[in-house]
Amino acid sequence: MPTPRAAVIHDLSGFGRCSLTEVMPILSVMGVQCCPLPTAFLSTHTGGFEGFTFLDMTEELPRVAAHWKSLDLRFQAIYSGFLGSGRQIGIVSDFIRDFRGPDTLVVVDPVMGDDGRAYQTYTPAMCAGMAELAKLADVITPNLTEAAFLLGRDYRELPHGGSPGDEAALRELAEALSLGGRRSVAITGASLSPGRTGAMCFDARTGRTEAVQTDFVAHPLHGTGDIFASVLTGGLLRGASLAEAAGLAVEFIHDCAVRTVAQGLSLQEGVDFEPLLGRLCPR
Ligand code: PXL
Repeated sequence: MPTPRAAVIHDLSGFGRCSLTEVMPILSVMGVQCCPLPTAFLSTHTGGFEGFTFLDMTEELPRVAAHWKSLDLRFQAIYSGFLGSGRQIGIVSDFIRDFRGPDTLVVVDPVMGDDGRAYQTYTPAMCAGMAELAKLADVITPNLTEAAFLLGRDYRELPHGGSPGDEAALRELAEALSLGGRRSVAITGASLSPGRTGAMCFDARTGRTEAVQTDFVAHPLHGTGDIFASVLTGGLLRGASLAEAAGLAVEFIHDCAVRTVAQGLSLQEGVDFEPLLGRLCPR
């Protein structure tokens, strides 16, 4: 099989593993060539750090896209995440329209927030725009906060695990996010029972809704959403089903989380995933 090529549209944060510092090693080890379009360059991610630098790359993105177009580059996947400005929503939408081929997998991780709140650099207008961008996706990977934002629901009323009705409520949520079955959905941080967590997946190819679960590591960790969406994208490019790829992602995150906690790393450092990357190599 020729090496699949992915355009990866995320920020580059120097310290605190997230976005491109997770996306690129993960996809590379899974046998995918990454072409990065950095949306911003930050000294650290924005979760729990004060005084981070933020270089907005909005002006550069259309210039890079135009050069890539002149080279007639084709992508088997276009995968976007954290965006640096409201204007980037239109720019990334144009990129998807210009570069999408009949077999291109478009994954939009609608990165906006966590724990019911938007990230520091995300305005309400950006969150509204993210919902528009996500309409172009074949697959979206929201956490519960982002699912609430996408659907205009109250985060506090979503299923947070621990109640008997949570599985049915998560199924309904995944299906509600599928735009009438047109796009696949993997909701992250979806817990069907106490002590377990994972993803609730609606697969637009089969019309099936299926949960994948693993043991919950009760420790706050940063950057798990980017690991999830990256492993999922790599798995789908390998031909796995949505639930298979999501299962691989949640097991990988679980094992990395166990390592991270054992080392007593701070929340900001992110998940200590590098030593386990070999597990994602194609067999
Ligand atoms: O993991 C999501 C993410 C990506 N990029 C930056 C972030 C965050 C979450 O806080 O701050 C810069």
